[in-house]
Order: sequence, then C-alpha cells, then structure tokens
Amino acid sequence: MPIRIHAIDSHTAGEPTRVVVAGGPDLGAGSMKERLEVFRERLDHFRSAIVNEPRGNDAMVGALLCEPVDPACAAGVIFFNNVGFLGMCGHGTIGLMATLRHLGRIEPGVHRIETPVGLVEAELHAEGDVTITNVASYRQAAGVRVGVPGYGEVVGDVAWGGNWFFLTMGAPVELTVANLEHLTDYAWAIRQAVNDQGYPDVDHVEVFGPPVGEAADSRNFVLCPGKAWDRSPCGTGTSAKVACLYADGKLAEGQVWRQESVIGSAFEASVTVVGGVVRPRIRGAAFVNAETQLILDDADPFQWGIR
Ligand code: PYC
Repeated sequence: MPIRIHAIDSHTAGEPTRVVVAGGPDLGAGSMKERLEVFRERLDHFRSAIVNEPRGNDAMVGALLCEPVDPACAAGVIFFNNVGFLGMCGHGTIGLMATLRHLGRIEPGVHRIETPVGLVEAELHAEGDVTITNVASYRQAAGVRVGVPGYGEVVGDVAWGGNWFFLTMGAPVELTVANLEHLTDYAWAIRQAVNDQGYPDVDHVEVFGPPVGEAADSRNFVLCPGKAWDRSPCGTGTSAKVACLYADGKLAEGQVWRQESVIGSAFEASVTVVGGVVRPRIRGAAFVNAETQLILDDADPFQWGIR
C-alpha cells in the first residue's frame, strides 16, 4: 500500500505553507528541538517527498503538526523547506492557525505553539487574520561590511528573528517581480560572502528598499535558504527587521511597522519588550486553498521527491 499523507495547503501573503495533519513521520515524544533532529537525521526523505517536486515546489514550506509536549499548548510544529529545516516560520505559523481554524480545532483567541526554537503565541482574530508573538529577536552584529564579488562592498546587519538573517538597505535594481532573477543572484552572492566572512549560520538574506504601497513603510526581497524567494514579507525576517529598528531607536515599543513584500503583500509588525527582551509581533492573513492526500508509491521513482 502506498503511504498516504493528509496535507492542507494555504498561502500567507502569497507564500505557500503545506501543513501535514496526518500520515507524517513519527518523531517520538521529545521536545520540538529533539523531534527536529530525529526528522533531520533519520527521516529527511519525508521532508523532500512533501515539499519538493513532483508534489511541491521550491517555494513551498512544510509544517509537520505535532502533539505538543505541554498539553496547554494548541500544537507543536516543525517547519521545513526544499533544502532543510527552519527554526521558526512566521508566514507558516499564520498558515498553521488558518489550517487549525479550517479544521475546526481552534476558536478566535490566543494559542500557544511549540517550535524548535521556543514558544510562540498566535492570536486568531475574529476576522480570521492572525497576530503572532514571536520568539525573542535581536541583532547580533551591526554595520557588517562584506565584499560581494561582482557588486563591491555591501553593508548590513546580522540578526535573529527565529532564523538567521543578513539585512541590507538598497539593491542594484528596484524591488519588483520583473527583477526577481537579478535580485536572486544579488542576494545569493551576498549570502555566500556573509557565510565566508564568519557568519556561517546566516541562511536568509533580506534586501530593503522604499515602499510602493501608500500605507507601507518599506518593501523587501527575501531570499530563503534553498534559493527560493519569499512571496510574503517573511515573518521571521520582519521580526529581525523590527528588532534592528528598535535597537537603533527608530521604532518605539508598540509602534506599527508595515512591511511590504516584493509582490506587494504586507505584514504589520511591532515589538513588545519585557526585561530588555524584544519579542516581535507580526500580523497577517492566510487562506486555505487545498486539502490533499499526498501519495508516496513504492513504484514511483520519485516517491521521495526530486532531490
Ligand atoms: O515567514 O518566517 C517566515 C519565512 C521563513 C521562510 C519563508 N518564510
């Protein structure tokens, strides 16, 4: 009998999430961090089968729904993409909440979610959109100068928002969909240079420019670890951004920062600060767009995805 995996697809500000609600790999009963290691070490072929072609695509982010360790939490989750695993995923958490609502498992209100990098809170609003209060976020290094072959010196910050980011202002071309190939090459070259220069954990690059939408404060282009560009403004990337703005005194606690993506979709962001710890809040909406049974047939040469 082929393996059948029940998945629910959604998009958050254009960025896809595939939540595995049944039939996924059994990772045991450890913490999400421990279960992620089991997934990575022993069951990585499931990751590829779920998000890679021919069932998925490079932009798809997978989310394995898990029983939480703490029964007071609504869920545990492990996020993954075309090349590996994510610590947290902002758009994915909003997609997870829309999925749990679609399944009738949650009502509007505040829910706690266990992730491999810590607890996040997610408030499902009556209108259906979601505000997540992310893990503690911070800037590790400001004004880092990197020599990027073909582009010269690029200056930016290294920051944590649930994943590691390099954030830089300005690009050789405008942040529009017409320039995606050029932006991808630029961000990829930056990532290699940043990794070579002593920041091997940075796997996301975020390039900022002036807003296009009237209500936005800024537009971004975000390149993800597997070279896919984020259709959304990136929840963890926007978390890193507001942590840097707060550190620079450019954003007060509770002040709203409206971050626009390269396709013009947006998240509203702000920070809460308790005892010096910055926890970004990201508000956005997700829409469920498919319920799927993924079929992994032993006879299929691409049963485990194109790797
Ligand atoms: O929304 O945090 C995010 C995210 C990470 C990678 C793609 N989206």
